[in-house]
Amino acid sequence: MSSTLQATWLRDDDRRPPDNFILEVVQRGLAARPKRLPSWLFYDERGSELFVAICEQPEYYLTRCEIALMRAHGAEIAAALGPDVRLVEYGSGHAIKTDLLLEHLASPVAYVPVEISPEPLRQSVQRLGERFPDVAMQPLCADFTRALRLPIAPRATRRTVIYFPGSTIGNFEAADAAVLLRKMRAEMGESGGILIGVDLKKDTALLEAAYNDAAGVTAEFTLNMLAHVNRAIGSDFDLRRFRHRARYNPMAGRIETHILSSEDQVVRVGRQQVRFRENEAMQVEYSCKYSLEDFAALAHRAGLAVRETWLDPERMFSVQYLVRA
Ligand code: AVI
Repeated sequence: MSSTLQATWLRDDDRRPPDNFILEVVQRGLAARPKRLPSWLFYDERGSELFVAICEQPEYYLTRCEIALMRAHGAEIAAALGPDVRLVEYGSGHAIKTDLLLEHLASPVAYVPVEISPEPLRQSVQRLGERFPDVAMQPLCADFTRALRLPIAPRATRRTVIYFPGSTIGNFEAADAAVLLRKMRAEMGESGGILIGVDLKKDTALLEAAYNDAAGVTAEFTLNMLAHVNRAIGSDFDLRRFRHRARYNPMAGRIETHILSSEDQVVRVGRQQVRFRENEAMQVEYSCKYSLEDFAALAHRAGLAVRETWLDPERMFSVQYLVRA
């Protein structure tokens, strides 16, 4: 059987948030005290490229450790998922870890990458379709935080497994993470499962280094949010007058990323003039870190139970298999 490619995505502009929506979100965020902007604003085309570059930085252990884990335990993980699985990957991007799972799965029914950016989606489906010609490729260009209409599977499926690697769950605050896990629970159905990458609590210096790489890629990624906003809504943030800061908050168990104003300044946003004071911090991302117990409690809130956990050899990162409690 050759790879079936169901073109279920619409044009880029139909899926990305329209600029007037971005204007509303930015104005609301700048009116909040303290100011805050949502982290999805990082991901324009340049932001997605910079995120790929972050994953290659030596300090950003998350990708390296998750890949090492998948290399060490891929066969065991695939065995836990079982045969005839339909694999649905949330926020698949370039799907760099997916090979390490697909190569071990027994007769997978289909691979459904869910990704909002059409270009990485197209490229990953092309690459994986060539590498796994017997697996039906059913890409879905969509925002995985919204209700999904999954394509009809090409044959009988034993279980739907939602794959959510990269510790992206850490970018959601606990209440929102529980809501997202509940949504996944509904989408996977009675016999389904969730295979999820979860970054673990560790030494503050290691955590802070990962979000303050020496080459300055993360700082550029953070400030690119302002360039994205300028392009989308015609605001006039001057990137040279802001800087990146990422610190670990041990009480909350998360890296908190802020954009700091280097001086007293006024920025035009739509018809509004927004004042920033010197050193004023605008919150742009949380990256939550979990102990195994913390994450089991979060899963429990969403009606899920941890069936199995795998760790990388350095025990920095976990991949967990969740099923209905
Ligand atoms: C996508 N997400 C899991 C990354 C993280 O580690 O929170 C995003 C990121 N932000 C800065 N560096 C990486």
